[in-house]
Amino acid sequence: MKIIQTRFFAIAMLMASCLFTPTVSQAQTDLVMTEGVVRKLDLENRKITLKHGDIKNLDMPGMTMVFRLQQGISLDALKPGDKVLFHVEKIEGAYVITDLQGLP
Ligand SMILES: [Cu+2]
Repeated sequence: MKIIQTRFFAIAMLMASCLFTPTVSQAQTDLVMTEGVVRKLDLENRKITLKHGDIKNLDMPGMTMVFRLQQGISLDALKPGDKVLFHVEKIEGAYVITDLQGLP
């Protein structure tokens, strides 16, 4: 009986951790990647216009908009029309891309 209770407890803990996964991934927002297509590049001001899909970590539906780029993110390999995967965060009221990778 003790073993059954222990197993039940372990399963309950597993289920609870599944239920809490959305909260955890919101805390670790770097895990949420969004698909987008490059529309425009502003190398001078380090801004990029993307047509993006749903941004789950920001609760934003798909649209075309301008993002700022965090330091260290290179735009050199990108051109309009390229597909990308990116992570964006709202930092001091601005939407800032903190991770960006090209898609084939
Ligand atoms: Cu948007």
